[in-house]
Amino acid sequence: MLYLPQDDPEIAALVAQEESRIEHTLNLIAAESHSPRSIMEALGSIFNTKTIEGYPGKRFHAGCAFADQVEDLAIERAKKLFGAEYANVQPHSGTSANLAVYFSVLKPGDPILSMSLPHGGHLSHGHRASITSKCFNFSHYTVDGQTELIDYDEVQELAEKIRPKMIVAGASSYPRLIDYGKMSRIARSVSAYLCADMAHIAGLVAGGVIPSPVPHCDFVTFTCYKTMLGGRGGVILSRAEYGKKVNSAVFPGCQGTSPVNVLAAKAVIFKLAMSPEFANIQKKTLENAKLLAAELSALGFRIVSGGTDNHQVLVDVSSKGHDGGAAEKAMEAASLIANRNVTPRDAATPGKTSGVRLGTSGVSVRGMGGAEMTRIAGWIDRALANSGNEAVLGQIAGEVKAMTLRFPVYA
Ligand code: DSN
Repeated sequence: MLYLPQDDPEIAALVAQEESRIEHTLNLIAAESHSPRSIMEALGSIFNTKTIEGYPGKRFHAGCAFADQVEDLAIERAKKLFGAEYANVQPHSGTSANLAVYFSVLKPGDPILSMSLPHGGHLSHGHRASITSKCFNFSHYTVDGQTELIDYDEVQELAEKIRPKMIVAGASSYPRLIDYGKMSRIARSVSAYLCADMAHIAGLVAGGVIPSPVPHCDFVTFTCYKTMLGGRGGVILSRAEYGKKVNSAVFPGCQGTSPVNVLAAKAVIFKLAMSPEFANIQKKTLENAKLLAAELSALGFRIVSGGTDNHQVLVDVSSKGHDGGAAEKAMEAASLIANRNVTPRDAATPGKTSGVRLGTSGVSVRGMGGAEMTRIAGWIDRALANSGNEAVLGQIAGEVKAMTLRFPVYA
């Protein structure tokens, strides 16, 4: 940093502290990862200056020659990377992308069927606190009480009962694969559109290590900063026939100018995601999640759904007598950063949070593997067993720091 320390030493100091926090703690947040420096350079670039409205070649402000090229590159790369017919790279976030998809082909009040939030869905899938539920009439499917897997028979039954105009397949807390073929057949059987929200798993899909929703869906939304390893912001992929409607729903429907520096970062990560290095990180992310789940299970923790097929491990910490909120705090004091999460079995008891959601993207980007997953599982167990014991939690934090020094995020 050259200028920030002079202009704003307080913020500069916080940036430095955050950099140190990132380096010396373990990022187990399933909705985060670590971006290459080139992403930060694109985000901090001169394109921050540019105001754009509209789409390449059809703008409402002059001076867009280079901004147009940035957006065109992001669009073309997104389409190529995911084999999509159409891409809109302007959404500010995953929620903006979902909202725009709903508004693109539906009318306010139309019925939508999506996954219930406590069972793994997302706020923007029609949770009562989200604007999405004020605009559309959501019903929710759940996971099976025993297997904790999506109950596709229930989805079919609800679809026949509700006759939704759209079905949303996607989750923010579901450690298993979604059968998009099955979802597509259900959607077609009731003439509903199918939208997949692959925000969490986009990097795994791009790296080719789990199946893609794109061939099965009318719309696919995602964000670029989770397993995708890029900067902030959302993207919509769709069949070509819906492109015009999606464009209008994003701008001017749901938002104004889109930040060109963020579009540039999207273009960069789509390019990097075509490399073998990116695919290797995604492969490692999957392997590490399975290893972490197995290690925690061996230590006596119940893993929601019995395991994982993606980057997430949802641990039912109540299986060893812990509460999710207390577990999150104990882990943070031990430099293990994750978030408390409801489990499907909490859904029946409002306010109960028995889970901790772990993600292995961040640690995999750092080059960690099996030996480190074993240590992380052991630290989690020890931290939870010593919740409130500052001495033990501090000791674990010291051990974590020693390990992070061998696996720098930014060497
Ligand atoms: N969707 C939120 C999460 O999964 O934590 C934030 O990206």
